[in-house]
Amino acid sequence: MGKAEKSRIALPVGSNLDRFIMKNQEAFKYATGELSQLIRDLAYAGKVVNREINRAGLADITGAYGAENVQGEDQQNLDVAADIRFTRALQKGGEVAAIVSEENADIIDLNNPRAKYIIAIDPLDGSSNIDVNVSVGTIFSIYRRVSPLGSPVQMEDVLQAGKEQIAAGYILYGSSAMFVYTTGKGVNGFTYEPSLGEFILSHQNMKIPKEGNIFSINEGLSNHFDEPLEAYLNLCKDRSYSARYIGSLVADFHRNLLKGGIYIYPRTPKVPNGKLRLIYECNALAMVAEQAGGSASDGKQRILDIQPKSLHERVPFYVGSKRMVEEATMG
Ligand code: AHM
Ligand code: MG
Repeated sequence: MGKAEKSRIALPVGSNLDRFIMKNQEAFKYATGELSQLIRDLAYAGKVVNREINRAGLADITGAYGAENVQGEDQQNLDVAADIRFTRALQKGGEVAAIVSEENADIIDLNNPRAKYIIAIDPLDGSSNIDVNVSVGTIFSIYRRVSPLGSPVQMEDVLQAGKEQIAAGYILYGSSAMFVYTTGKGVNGFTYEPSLGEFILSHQNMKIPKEGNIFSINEGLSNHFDEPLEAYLNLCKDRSYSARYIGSLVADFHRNLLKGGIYIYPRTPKVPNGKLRLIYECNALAMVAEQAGGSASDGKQRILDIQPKSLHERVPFYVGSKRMVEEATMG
């Protein structure tokens, strides 16, 4: 064995997600093994979904499922598969009282009234990208229930403002899979190492640059943008910023988190409240953004301050580098 090979073998692999959770559990204000187990359950379901996505092209499981979800959109096979995987993992784990999911019209009550946690989840966001082999993601938020333990889950348990999240994150199924999450003490990212079957800490204490030079928005809609937004985009172009839009929120967000940038899904006449859902798409990414030093707004107020009124409500979404979000929402 050569010297180079010897030193490669001696390199540490790094901390895996389980060990990281255990090490950091005490620092967390709701230090219970239950929350740690819940994050592990999410990561496990993410591994299973990642496996399905990786073989989607081979296994004849791509394409429309022939059903519509509550928003009247086509469900893809993998949307459904991911929904099943996450629901099952959370149900079996026993820490979750109820789930709000993009794929279900109503709250899913897991009949686990002694469980403390509520999950909001988009099991597979950007799923129209699956058939063309482009990155997709899972987005999740964790709340503590507010109604008394032991009683049936109430609407007030799930209609909590984003600032009440106790943890949030996403799983990116990209060129590598990544698990990125926060419990309110910074953001950490773990990259999946398939040969070990583990998420390994690769991005410790992630920080988004205060200012960036990437803007991510569907410019095909630009004839319908309002004036202040148009002015902001012109400013970006005057400064020769890069336009980057995958059309997969988690992937666009993740790139901007690492490099500095802004993602915008504004209101338009067709979607007067924007397209993205507050409870299971925007809140989690808003918390991650803030924890990384960035910010998130609906154009007028902080996303995390919005009191939701219904499960599937939509909001305009401006998220990313702090100064860019400020500038884009000034008008
Ligand atoms: P989905 O929840 O149906 O997948 O829709 C959300 C996706 C986001 O991932 C993406 O940023 C956005 O919709 C793209 O929308 P558009 O094609 O209108 O630009
Ligand atoms: Mg979605």
